[in-house]
Amino acid sequence: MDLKSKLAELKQQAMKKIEEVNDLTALNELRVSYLGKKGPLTEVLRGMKDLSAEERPKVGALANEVRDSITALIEAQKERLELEKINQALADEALDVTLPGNPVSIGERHVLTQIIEEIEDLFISMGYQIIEGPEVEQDQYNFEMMNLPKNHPARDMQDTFYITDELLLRTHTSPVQARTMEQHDFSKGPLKMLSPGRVYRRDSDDATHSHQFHQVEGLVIDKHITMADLKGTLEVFAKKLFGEDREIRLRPSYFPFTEPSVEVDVSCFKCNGQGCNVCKGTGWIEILGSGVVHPNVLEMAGIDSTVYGGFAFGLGPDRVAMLKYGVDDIRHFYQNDVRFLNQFKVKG
Ligand code: 2U9
Repeated sequence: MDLKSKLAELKQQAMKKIEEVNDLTALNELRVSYLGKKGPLTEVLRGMKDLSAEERPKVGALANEVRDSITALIEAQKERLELEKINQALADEALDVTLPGNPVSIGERHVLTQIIEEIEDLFISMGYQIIEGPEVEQDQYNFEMMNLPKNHPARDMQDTFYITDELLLRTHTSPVQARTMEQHDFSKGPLKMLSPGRVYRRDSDDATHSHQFHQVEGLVIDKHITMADLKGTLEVFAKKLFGEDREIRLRPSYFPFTEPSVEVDVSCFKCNGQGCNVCKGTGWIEILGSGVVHPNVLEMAGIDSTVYGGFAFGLGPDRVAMLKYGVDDIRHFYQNDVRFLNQFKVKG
């Protein structure tokens, strides 16, 4: 067979096979087999050396045409197969964006935060400011200014984490009030503040003790403040936190920073004062300490105790949460086991 016929047959055969190919690997194999160095086209070109000078350019032109046609068809097929591949992948990986998603579990504020914020909201509604302060405190603010001079026996009541002789982890939030009293400009009005926060005691942790817990303390200072203001305020507080039917009773007590001092009981929210396991049969639950601010405390903060007076109170949100929800171990609040925390979800 002459080279021209060979080329014509080669073209026809190659075009047919390339036309029929249906995947990219096979197409590449065809490209190598027809156009590669060991392919029939190369062989034809090699045979051209035996042709006459007249025939050689004609066969050469035909060989080029055959190679160009094959190459063009391969390119066209390649484009088609690649497009098909992309379309197939898009179809296989199609996402139905209208399907409902997997529900994401949303957290909730910690139960102590919930209680503290509930208390804050109530006192904000009565015109109090929420003021926070440092947890690492000076002896001066934590003890001295709270009428607890060095060697005062009441300092033994609170075992303290000392950092240096003068620096400590605050044992109550009262130093925040001492700092605020010192700064307050009484020509602009009374001081009404609430200081929530973490406090620290050198205690061994057990079901009812934690070396770190929380306090919320309140302080009001103005002219003509009496015990009646204190009682009325705490009654509103008890009703808000434990229910409208609650009553309070005051029992005399002692705190170095208040005089007189009282402990405040709330009628039991579980048995309505009849006696049960929550109130240990007494009908009353001790919930707060409070009193009239000691004149020494006012004077040390630069306030004239003959003109101004005030009341203060303190409570432990940890204890409130334990009573309210029947939690029997204070350590649950600090272990952050989600199975425990999830019980206090307000929604969902
Ligand atoms: C200033 C003056 C007086 C705050 C007070 C208590 C009584 C009290 C305890 C209750 C349980 C702390 O959380 S607890 O452990 N608190 O009994 N706290 S009077 O008196 C102040 C505070 C600041 C300037």
